[in-house]
Amino acid sequence: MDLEREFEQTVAADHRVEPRDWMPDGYRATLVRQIAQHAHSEIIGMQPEGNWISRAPSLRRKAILLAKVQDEAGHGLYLYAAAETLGADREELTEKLIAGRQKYSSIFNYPTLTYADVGVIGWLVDGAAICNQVPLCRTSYGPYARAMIRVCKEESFHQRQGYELLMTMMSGTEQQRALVQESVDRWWWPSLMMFGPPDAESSNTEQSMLWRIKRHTNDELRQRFVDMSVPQAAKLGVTLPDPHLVWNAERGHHDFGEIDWTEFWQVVKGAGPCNAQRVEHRRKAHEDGAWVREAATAYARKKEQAA
Ligand code: BYC
Repeated sequence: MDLEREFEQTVAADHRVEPRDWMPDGYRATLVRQIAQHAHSEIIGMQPEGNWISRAPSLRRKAILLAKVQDEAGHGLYLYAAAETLGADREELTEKLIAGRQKYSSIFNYPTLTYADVGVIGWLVDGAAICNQVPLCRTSYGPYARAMIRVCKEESFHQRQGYELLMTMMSGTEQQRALVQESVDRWWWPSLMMFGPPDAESSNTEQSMLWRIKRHTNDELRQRFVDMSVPQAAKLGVTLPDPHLVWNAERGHHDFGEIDWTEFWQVVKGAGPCNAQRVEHRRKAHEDGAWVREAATAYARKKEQAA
């Protein structure tokens, strides 16, 4: 009882819960679930953009894209390390991902069809990620909160590189502007889905808010993202593909159209355009890397013996 009270006091006082502190089993399990999904998203998220590294239009664009995709690998590492502080085994998490027993963000199951997608992912997908992740810098679990500080700094670079790329394309030819618009049309709705189901259908939000793992609900963050994106779209000169998107002075927010939740759940359940390809690619990369893991383990053992 004392331990439970101490945990509740820590959370209520907005102090951080640390790995060695007592915590309820449900709190630990929720964190492992969310952090693992987050880590998997970063690693799977390397694939759609990685698709364009070899076809970037200049050395500068290639260097930027390479750095961004490498950052995602780093984010995955910080997050897997945070999950390990809760007793999770990284190898096991990877196996669950490959077996389809753990989720990753729906957004990465859509294809990157044109180079404009690199800019739009930076602008919208990383923009949505920032909206969702900045509050996670204040999440109640210490190692997760600290990992998010660095992740967010890098994400804001990613968002800016996307916006800058789009600005460049929008001041180019008619064909370049059309490529950007077509890409925005494809990514807008899936970006809104990144925030998860509506609050009324979100099974985890209520408890996660009480534990201060989540600091805002899915709908609150989605609204923030819409409000943030509208002036950015206007500045870019693109149209967001939603005829119902309109400023509501009474609410002080933009109203927007109905999200296709049937599509969302299909993608989450594995039937999106690229789910099979993404998981298969990850499985193959993991298998191809087995010799590296074996060599590193053997080397570490040898060093330990020598010491
Ligand atoms: N996709 O109760 P809910 C990035 C699942 S990385 C798939 O609201 P919760 C980036 C949810 O897991 C982006 N599944 O859940 C990387 C739950 O199922 P389970 C990733 C989703 O956890 C590289 C069920 O639906 N960011 O941005 O309270 C390049 C009910 O949902 C999704 C993070 O992971 C989805 N979109 O709230 C560029 C951030 N949404 O587990 C960019 C950390 C929901 O009960 N995560 N589900 O079987 C979070 O903040 C929360 O986990 C979420 C969902 C807001 C995503």
